[in-house]
Amino acid sequence: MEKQQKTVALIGVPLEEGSGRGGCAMGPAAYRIAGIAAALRELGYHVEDRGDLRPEPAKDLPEMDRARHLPVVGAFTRSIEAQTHAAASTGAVPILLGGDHSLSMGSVSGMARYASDIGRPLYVLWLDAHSDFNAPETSPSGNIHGMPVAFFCGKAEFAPILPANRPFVDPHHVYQVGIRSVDEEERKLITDHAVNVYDMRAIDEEGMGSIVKRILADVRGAGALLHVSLDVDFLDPDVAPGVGTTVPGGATFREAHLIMELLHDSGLVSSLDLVELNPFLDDRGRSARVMVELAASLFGKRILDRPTRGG
Ligand code: Z70
Ligand code: MN
Ligand code: MN
Ligand code: MN
Repeated sequence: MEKQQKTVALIGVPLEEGSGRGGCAMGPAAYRIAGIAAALRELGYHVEDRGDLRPEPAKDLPEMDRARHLPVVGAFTRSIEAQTHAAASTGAVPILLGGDHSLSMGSVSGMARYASDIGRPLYVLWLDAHSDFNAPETSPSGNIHGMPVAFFCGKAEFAPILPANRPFVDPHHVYQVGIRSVDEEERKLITDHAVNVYDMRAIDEEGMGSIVKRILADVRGAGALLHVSLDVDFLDPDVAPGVGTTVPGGATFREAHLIMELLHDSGLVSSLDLVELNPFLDDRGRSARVMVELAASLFGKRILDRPTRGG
């Protein structure tokens, strides 16, 4: 009998209005040029490229100083939520090609609705230098890409973007790894809401492998789906310079690959965001290529086959 081929749905999100600068809208094109579809096909997946989302700005959402470009970001949120939910519902793994990190308001909300349809919880692995837990009232910048985690946890509502009865993610089911830049009020919010935060000190002291294995054991124990959100600035700027907010002291090439390999072996990942790539700031496509390599590792690319070890 032929092995059933798993489908991956590529969803392009040319969104940069959440980031406060230009460039991220070129991200989907850069991932395609770096060969993301071919890399996944080589691993045996059926890859459907669904093109780029291009919603009109929402006329019912207000312009707000504390949540800049809300009509654009909100329109994308609605469209991404619907497309992500639809892709997951047909059994595909949605990969969002960003686009700035505000796109996760839609992708995670869409996956949360799908998880709720099938009666399972959704856990989120947030790989980022930033916690992205601001609300309009706490944000120092007004840039919505600093707010998606608070949004999908139901802790930041700007205006009615999605239906009021949408399922939220429990903040305690959010695992943040790589964190090294948190705003003053944001720090209090992530503590009060019991987000699981592994900052760079935790990674240095405990090691990436042991942290990620512990997280995956929690997800497996809960019978949950796992959404992975990978911000380019999770990586050290020496590894991936193509991002608006470089923060020194990030994850190494090897730490990032190790996470992806452990995620693949777990079989738990239901969906993926690749966000914040800014091709205008990149160095001859280096960051785009690293992100594609990491996605390939998450989908099963490996150096050598290895015997399954315990743990
Ligand atoms: C800051 C803010 C941020 C990404 C920068 C920065 C947020 N905490 N997020 N780059 N991906 O403006 O809210
Ligand atoms: Mn981010
Ligand atoms: Mn970031
Ligand atoms: Mn819990």
